[in-house]
Amino acid sequence: ISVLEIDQIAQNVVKSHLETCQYTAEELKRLAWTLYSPEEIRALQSKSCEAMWQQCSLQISNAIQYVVEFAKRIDGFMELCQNDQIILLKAGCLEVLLIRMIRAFNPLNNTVLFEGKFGGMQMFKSLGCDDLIGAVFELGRTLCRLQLSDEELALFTAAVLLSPDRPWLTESRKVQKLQDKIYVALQHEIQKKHSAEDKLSKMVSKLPLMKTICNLHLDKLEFFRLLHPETAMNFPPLYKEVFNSELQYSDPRES
Ligand code: 4D8
Repeated sequence: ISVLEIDQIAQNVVKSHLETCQYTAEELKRLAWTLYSPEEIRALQSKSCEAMWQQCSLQISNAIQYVVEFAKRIDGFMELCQNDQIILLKAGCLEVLLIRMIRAFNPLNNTVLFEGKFGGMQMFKSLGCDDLIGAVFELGRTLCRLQLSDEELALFTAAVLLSPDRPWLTESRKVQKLQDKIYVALQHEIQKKHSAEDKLSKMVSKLPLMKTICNLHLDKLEFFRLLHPETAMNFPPLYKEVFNSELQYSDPRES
């Protein structure tokens, strides 16, 4: 693999990321101090659990659409068989969202962008998932400490998406080759910035926490579905498709 090829991969992935990350760095900077007022937070907190789940699933499903578009623009992704494309998206898109979240996370006051304004974890209280939300905010704080650039974020999310160890992949060798190249490009990008030499291993060391969060989210969803089947039935189709536990094939790229 040549330096030229690595540069091309980096360029393609960074461009795909910037084209699909929904907010520019400038927009986020401007929004960073647009906070929910205490009254607005109280209003969110006094929503019913069902209404808040509906609202969150809508936001997640909206954000997933951008991740799907990101994946499609990564060189090599569309050359994978359709089965594997779907598996990678279903398995990886929440992890990608959690990494993308740091762009919309303010570690100075522990707030995250949610429907146009920033708020702390107490705004999600009515979900009844304090442990999940606590883990998400902890991840936000630790990832923010790494001070990742958009280039590093782009390559890191692409590497996570192209994880060859997802269950049921048919061409995991092909995925492995793509991921290897992206990690080489990421290491190269990190070196350019003369940042700490163990930055990549620090990034990779956050993956287990992300997996824990994804599993916790699935557990909460399963439980919610038992309690409120009619609300869960009305979740956005893309959210249902990505997180359904049934072994039924559906294609998140088409929603
Ligand atoms: O760019 O799309 O505007 C999180 C959701 C981010 C979940 C969204 C959320 C994001 C996960 C709402 C609820 C991450 C951005 C905004 C909405 C990802 C938690 C916070 C996107 C980046 C920040 C800013 C609740 C957007 C984890 C878990 C969900 C349940 C249904 C229980």
